[in-house]
Amino acid sequence: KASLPIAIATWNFHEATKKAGELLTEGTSALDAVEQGVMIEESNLKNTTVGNGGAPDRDGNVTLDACIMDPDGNAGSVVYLKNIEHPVSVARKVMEQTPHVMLAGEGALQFAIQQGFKKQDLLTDQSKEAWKEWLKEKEYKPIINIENHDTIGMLCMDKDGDIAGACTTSGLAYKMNGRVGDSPIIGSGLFVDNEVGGAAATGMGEAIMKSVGSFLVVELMRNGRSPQQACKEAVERIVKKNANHKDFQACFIAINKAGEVGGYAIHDGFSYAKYQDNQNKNVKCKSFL
Ligand code: SD4
Repeated sequence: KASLPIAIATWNFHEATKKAGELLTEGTSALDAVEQGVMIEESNLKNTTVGNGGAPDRDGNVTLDACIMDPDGNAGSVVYLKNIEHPVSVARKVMEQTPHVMLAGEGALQFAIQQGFKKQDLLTDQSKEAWKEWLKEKEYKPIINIENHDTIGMLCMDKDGDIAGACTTSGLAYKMNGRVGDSPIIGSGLFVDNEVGGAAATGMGEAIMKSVGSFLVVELMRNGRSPQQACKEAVERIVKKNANHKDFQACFIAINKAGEVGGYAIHDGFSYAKYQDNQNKNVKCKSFL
């Protein structure tokens, strides 16, 4: 039997898994730990794909997408949220304080402010400069791997074996204004079924959404696949359905009820951070290409 607790996150976000892992070790619930864990990356200004310091859309707006799921199957999500550093916490409030699952744009911002969140400018000088540089050519071409500063999807299993997950991002850099990716879509960027396991995704949101990727990974585990095999099959599905799969990255991580974990990607270079037995590890993933 796997030693509990466990925290895993996309890419090498070891500060986030350390935070979550230490909280879980102290007996914190999976839900609290996963929220606190991903908040580290939302505040990390060096991470230009999540929260504060995230790259803007092509018109210069930083718009954030995030979601969270608890072990009881409850879910909360915010999309196209501006000016709030911790969209995951707003997503949690949507889950706990409203009759809804998802709030978008102005309404999400209004709700966040009602809940006591403070408005702030999330566009850093560095992101502004990079955006201005991008405007010169305006070439919209996703980067395959932005190692260590990309979307964070995290799954936590607490001491009782209960699973919660979260996913948070500023989305693809220089996306169209109004674009929403997979990350805040329940079943695409994240899915948790506490009877089976959980999965999270990163990479080209459009491809992940079209296959409802994280839900697919969990359903494959329900049908007996290991987390590793389930992630691999979900990636293979995306490959099969997208002739241009060489041009983009798509990655999954997963955990099952036995505490087994896995990850897989289209392209080489993907890894996940794993905290278990008071140790943080970076696990390199196999890939289709
Ligand atoms: C999105 N999946 O908005 C996110 C972005 C991402 O690696 O994960 N980038 O499509």
